[in-house]
Amino acid sequence: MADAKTYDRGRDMIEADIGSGRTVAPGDLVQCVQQACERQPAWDIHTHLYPPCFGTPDLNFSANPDPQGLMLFGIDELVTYHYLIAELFRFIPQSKLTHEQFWKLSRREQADIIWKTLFVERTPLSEACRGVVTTLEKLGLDPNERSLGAYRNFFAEQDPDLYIDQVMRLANVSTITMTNAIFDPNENRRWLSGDVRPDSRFKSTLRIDPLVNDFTSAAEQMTLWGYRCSPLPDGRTLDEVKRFLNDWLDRTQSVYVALSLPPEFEFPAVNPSAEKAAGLQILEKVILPICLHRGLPLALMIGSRRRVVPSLRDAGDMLGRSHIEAVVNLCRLYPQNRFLVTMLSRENQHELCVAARKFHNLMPFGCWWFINIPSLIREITTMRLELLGTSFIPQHSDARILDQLIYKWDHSRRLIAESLTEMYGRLFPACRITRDQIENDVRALFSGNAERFIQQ
Ligand code: RAT
Ligand code: ZN
Repeated sequence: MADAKTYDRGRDMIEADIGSGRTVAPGDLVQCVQQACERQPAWDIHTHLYPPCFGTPDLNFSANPDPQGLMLFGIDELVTYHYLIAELFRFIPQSKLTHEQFWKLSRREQADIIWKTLFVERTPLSEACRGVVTTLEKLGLDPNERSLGAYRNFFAEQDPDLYIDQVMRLANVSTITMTNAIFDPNENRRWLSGDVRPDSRFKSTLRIDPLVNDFTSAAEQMTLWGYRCSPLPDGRTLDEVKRFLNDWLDRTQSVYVALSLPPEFEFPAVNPSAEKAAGLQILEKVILPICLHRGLPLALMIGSRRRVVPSLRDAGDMLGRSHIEAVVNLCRLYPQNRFLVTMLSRENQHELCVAARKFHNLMPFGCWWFINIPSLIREITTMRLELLGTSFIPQHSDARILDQLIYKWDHSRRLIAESLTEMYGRLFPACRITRDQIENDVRALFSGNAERFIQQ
């Protein structure tokens, strides 16, 4: 193998070479892959972000504050991310501050306590803490402030619409995919009010968890909305759920349909309860046929166990090891449907990769939520490359707060680049690798695979 120094020709020359068919020298590999990953715009296929027409809570910029607005950004939102609320209570005993007392505080007061506890009195080591640090730094702010005042002033000056452009530029994200939870009354009302306008930066997806996880409540709700459903899906109910789904797919122009499922999710289910059987019937008789008819993938996000500690709200969710057989059976029995699948527990990652080797209609995506941490992103991405080449979607941000795009993509890009570099390095010196090849691989991972799989 050649001495790395022989090939060290400096950053400028490497930049000039990107996009050419020139062979990459071993000594240039790290920089070359890193740059390709930095430059490649990403299609972020799963976020909880919204454009301003969904309402922006007051940050002093708005003449019409909308406290329930869904477009979140700014320091108070960043610091009160539910990942950080969970971390706050690692350090603050319930005897000092109960969960109930915490929720009674204003958003600002909550943010002040979290900042003091996790960022000032302690080192912000966790991934969620480090994310805030990276975000502030990339926005040109000093992350070492002892209080939040200076940050609040900065965010209060941002125009929400222009700020989206700035964040997307900094994160190098070309498209943001929303999670349009239409059973959420707040979101539902906004769609029906007519205030939602198309925004070319955002794509919609239809998130319909209650249809499969809690059909009794879903049926009740849909009936209130004018779709006559009974809790046990008879013929009329199936037709009404179809009408409901088609109406919402038309209204939202969703690019896929999404379900978050608990670890217990089985398909087919052995001796299911009536409630479970109803959910599976909706899946088989309504959701899958509509997805097929409309050419839409179904995204399955499997393994979340909700509200293990209810008083912590979103911060009280857990995970559990799930059944890969459910994914295998769906892909096998519905070969014409396409499935985007992410699983929450580390233990499921290897079998998901192996399943994807068998089924062309299965696309593993992202390192979701609790596995979106550097040690596991590196491990999972390397394993996926080893088992699947570049035929997967390595990451989504899951950002809930716009500014989080900056850190989630910065951190992930570096880790994906590291995994890729290791893989190319293993091919040296036997194999000749060109810069075009690297660019093509990186394009597939950050956007091409999503475009091909979702939009085919
Ligand atoms: O990652 C999160 O913020 C979770 O609370 C969930 O939103 C999860 O990603 C989901 O989509 O259900
Ligand atoms: Zn999510």
